[in-house]
Order: sequence, then structure tokens, then C-alpha cells
Amino acid sequence: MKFSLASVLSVASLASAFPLTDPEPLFSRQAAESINAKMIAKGKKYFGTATDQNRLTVGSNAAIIKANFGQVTPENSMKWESTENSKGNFNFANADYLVKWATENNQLIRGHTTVWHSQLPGWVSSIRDKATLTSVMQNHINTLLGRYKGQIYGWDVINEMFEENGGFRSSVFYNVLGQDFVRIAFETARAADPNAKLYINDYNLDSASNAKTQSMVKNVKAWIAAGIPIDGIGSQVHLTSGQGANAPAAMAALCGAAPECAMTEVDIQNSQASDWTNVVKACLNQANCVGITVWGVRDSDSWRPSGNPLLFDSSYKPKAAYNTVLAALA
Ligand code: 9MR
Repeated sequence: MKFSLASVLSVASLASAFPLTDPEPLFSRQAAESINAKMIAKGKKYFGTATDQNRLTVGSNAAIIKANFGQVTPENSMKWESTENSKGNFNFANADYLVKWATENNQLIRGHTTVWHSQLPGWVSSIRDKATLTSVMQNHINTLLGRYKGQIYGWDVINEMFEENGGFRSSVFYNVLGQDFVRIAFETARAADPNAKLYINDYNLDSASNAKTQSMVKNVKAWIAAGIPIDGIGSQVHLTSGQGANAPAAMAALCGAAPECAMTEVDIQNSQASDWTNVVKACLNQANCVGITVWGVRDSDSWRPSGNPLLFDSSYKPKAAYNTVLAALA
């Protein structure tokens, strides 16, 4: 049988129009399968990661996020010191970049964070009277949430307000306004972006028996009962080896206290495979756990790189931990 040049060419052009291979070959998608796609197949909203312009513009970060994740949290660009470092002077350059990139690349966004004692400029922490602090909080929340209204899945409205013993942290917000700062923050956020889910977020909520976990549960229930518009509890989930074992019970407690819940900043130093399996199961087990976010793409970019706490190594290769997550989502 003979082939004419024309038929060979037409087969070749057909093949390039309809490639038989995966349209996103292995080398560009970095891992065998997308953990975000698997998470959605389980009825969840996303598997996400933290990033920002400084990461998205270098190495394989953008390619990895596009291929494997479905949600981004700005690691630093929306914090108070980044957005309003001096009173009334807002700078949104880095946050705008993140939001535009996420929107163009079909990534949900978790806004992080409005009211937090850390990365807070001195002009805010030195305020001593209620009226000034209230109006400063309202203006900050209105301006930040207003700018991205309709574009953010959920906001960490309050971050890290509890002490390890379950008490309220001594911050300018609590010291000047008492518990009222919770109502002020959430009511302002609700009015500024009515469709965003409003979260209270914290760390060391990793065991159901922690005083801090129990205080979060008790207080959030009371605040919701009092009409404060809290939609969700975020558990940061910064773990070390072996701690994953407590995650399912911890999430059961937290997710029982609010309409929804999420694991918002996961990393596991010196992880065992069982830690990642337990973390994934902890969210899958709770019908109202909407998603899991890891706190960065590759180990060497983690805020605590020792113990290689993330899912990709410093060469952007998916680690065994990535495949453990995939298997837990199977
Ligand atoms: O990962 C963030 C790091 O780049 C910053 O230097 C640090 C400053 O406090 O914040 C890190 O992110 C924190 C997050 O915003 C809140 N929870 C704890 C995270 C790790 O410190």
C-alpha cells in the first residue's frame, strides 16, 4: 500500500489538531494528577496553596499552581502592613497582581487577612481610644474588601486572636475594644462584601483537647448565636511529625461550631505518610469542610523550610507526600 504525500500531510495535520497525547504533558503539569481535581471529585471546593507575585513570577510556581491547585491565598500581599502601612495610604499593587492572576487562571481566592496583631503597622497598634480604632478598622476592612468585592471566595477576617490557654490574646484590638472587636470586624466585612464567606482563623487547633480548640468552638458558637456573621472556622494546621493523627477529631470539633470550615495553611515538618493521609481525611470526613490549602508550593520557599514541610521539593518535583495526598483523595 502506498501513501501519497498529501495523505501523509493530512494525517500529520489531523494529529496536530487532535493530539493523541495528554494536552498537558507530564513535564508541564509537574505531577501525575491534579489534587484539586481529585478534591472537587470528592465534593469539595478546592485544594489550594499560598503564593504571591514574588513566587508567581519565578521558577515553576505558576505552572504548578495552574496544573495542580484550584485556590490561592496571598501569603503576604493583603496583610495590613502591605496594604495600609500608613494611615489612609493604601497600596494594592501586589494584591492586585495576585487577584488578577488568580482570576485569569480559574483559581478561587481566600483573602488573608484583615484584623491580626502581627504584620500590623505601629500607627494601628499605638491607638488607645475606641472611636479611633473602630473607624480605622472599618475603613481598612471597607477599603480592602471593597476593592475585591465579588472576587474573593472567603476572607480570614480575624486571625490568631486566641492564646494557647484559650484566653483572648492581648492585642490592640482586644485591649482597646474588648470582645466587641469581633462584632465590629465581622459586621463591617459582611457589609463590604456580602457574598464572601467570613472566617475566623487560628493555629494550634490541631487537637480536639487543646484549650485553644475548645475556646474557639465555644466562643464561635456564642458569637454566631449572638448574630455575629461568622461563616467559617479556619484551622491553619502547621504540624510536625505525628500530629496528623489528631486532625480528624480536631476538625470534627471545629466544623461542628460553624456553617463551614477549612484547613487554611497546611504544612507538616518531617511528615510521615500517615500525617498527610490523616489531614486529607480530616477534611473529607466533615461535610462542611470546603477545602485544604497548603502554605506554599516548594519546601525551600516555606516560612519554615527545615523539615521539608510541603508537597514539592526545591526542584519543583512532586514529592512522595503529593502522591500520598492523591491516594487519600482516590
Ligand atoms: O508565610 C508568611 C511569611 O512569609 C511571613 O514572613 C510571615 C510573617 O508573619 O507570615 C507568614 O504567614 C503566616 C500567616 O500569615 C498566618 N499564620 C502563620 C503563617 C506562618 O508564619
